[in-house]
Amino acid sequence: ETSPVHLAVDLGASSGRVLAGKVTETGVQLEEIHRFSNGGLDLGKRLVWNLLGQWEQITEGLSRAAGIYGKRVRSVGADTWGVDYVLLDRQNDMLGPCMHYRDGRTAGVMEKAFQRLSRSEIFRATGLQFMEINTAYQLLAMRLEESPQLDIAERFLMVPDFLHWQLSGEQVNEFTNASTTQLLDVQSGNWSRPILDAFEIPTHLFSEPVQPGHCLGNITRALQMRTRLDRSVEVIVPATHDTGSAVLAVPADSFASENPDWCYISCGTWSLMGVELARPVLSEACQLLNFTNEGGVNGSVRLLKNIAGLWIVQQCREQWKREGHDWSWEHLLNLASQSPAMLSVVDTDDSLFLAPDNMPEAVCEFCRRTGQPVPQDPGAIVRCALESLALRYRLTLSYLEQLVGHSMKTIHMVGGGVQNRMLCQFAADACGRPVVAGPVEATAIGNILMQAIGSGQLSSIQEARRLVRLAKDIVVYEPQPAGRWDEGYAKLQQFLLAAKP
Ligand code: ADP
Ligand code: LRH
Repeated sequence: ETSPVHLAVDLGASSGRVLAGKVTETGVQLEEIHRFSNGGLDLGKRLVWNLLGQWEQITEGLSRAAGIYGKRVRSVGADTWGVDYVLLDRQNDMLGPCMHYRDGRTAGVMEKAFQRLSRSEIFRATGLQFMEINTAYQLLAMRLEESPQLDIAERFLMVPDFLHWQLSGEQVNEFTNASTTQLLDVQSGNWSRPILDAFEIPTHLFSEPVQPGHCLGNITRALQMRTRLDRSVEVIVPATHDTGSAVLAVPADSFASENPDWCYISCGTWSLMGVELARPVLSEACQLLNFTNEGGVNGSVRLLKNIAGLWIVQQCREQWKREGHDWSWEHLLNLASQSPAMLSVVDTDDSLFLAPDNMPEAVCEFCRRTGQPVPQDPGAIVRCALESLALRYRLTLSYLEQLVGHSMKTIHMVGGGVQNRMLCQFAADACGRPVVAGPVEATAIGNILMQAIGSGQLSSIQEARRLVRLAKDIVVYEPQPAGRWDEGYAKLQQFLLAAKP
């Protein structure tokens, strides 16, 4: 076999992986080479990522790939979650650890930002949704803390930019991930001078973003020595924002159309629900509903909303593990399926769930606070979290349809969360639309397809999507009328009304 092999480094908030992909007429053949866990590391004062440990795992994955595929490996590219970054000093040394977006230092910083530039000025400039985790507020928090790091920093690299630097020796800022910072100008695609100035962030840290498909040259000699990959392996920048890569690998038959009749949920730690458009939506309604216009491949726009997602059940599982119960997803979902339906509803996006010490207790606390029955066991807690998530999908769908002015026929669900069949069915039932679920590894597939486009093996996104549609792990869930979704939805709306200032 001679088809070229592309390696995708896909670092998620809950796990990282290195996958090998071959792009042929019969689709993308994917092989998982190495998977390792990821998550926040609590240092007491700070919540950080163990970025260097993750890099070590990545090089282990690349070494294994070299052992399996040898000279057939043509290229490598990395994608990760958005918003997080490292700063380098003038000697290219990292300044401090890579901070986790859930670290508490950004609490209340958004309000301070609005004293410098109004909410609508920031929205008009960037088209981004307002979230405390955004890079803009992380950097402003550093400024407000009078961080000496910010004073001596010479370079800002987002997490995938850091990985590409380690892979190739080149320092660039990639566009799709840069678009999650809330520091990019939505019209020009370049860094917004007025925002950087207002937040006192030095402009010399940034370089004009490069587009997905950009080639950074060959891997470094150090990496060649470490992994035994051939020196000819090229580093090709994909859509380095994982959601950007995932949306590229949605098995849809259109790309960035004027009137899309499908939406997506990229379902992992977060659920990112939205549509792919040719142009950003900068209306007042968009700002009010707090949707975001993130940059996608080939000039497309991801109009979407962040939903807290499977984070809640992930963190419940972690807590139960700490208490001595190492339950598999299969076991937990089996317990949930035996629990009563729609016992209680929580607002998954309540700030209570952002980074609590004890997630099952936070779920119970929300139920108590809202006068609902408190789930009594893990099965009931997981069921409550999943049903509530599906209700958030329904709410987000209604906002989305309001914003684009017509209804969606299909919901495409991609990402690790698609393995949760109960959630896929809940999503179809709660939203009353068919859910086309898969591929599970959409992010890695999107990463690999962009490398294939960048290296000239494929000519367009449409061609890439045609290959994704051949994927074998795509399942359709038809909506079923059963269930108490209307009742649950009414509750969620009540919570939102009550929470309004
Ligand atoms: P991220 O990239 O944010 O780390 P993933 O896309 O890898 O997230 O998705 C991870 C989530 O997928 C887990 O939190 C879990 O909820 C779900 N998941 C993973 N494996 C399974 C499984 N075997 N059954 C059901 N759900 C699963
Ligand atoms: C999903 C994701 C999302 C961002 C969040 C920080 O992994 O990239 O799109 O908002 O992480």
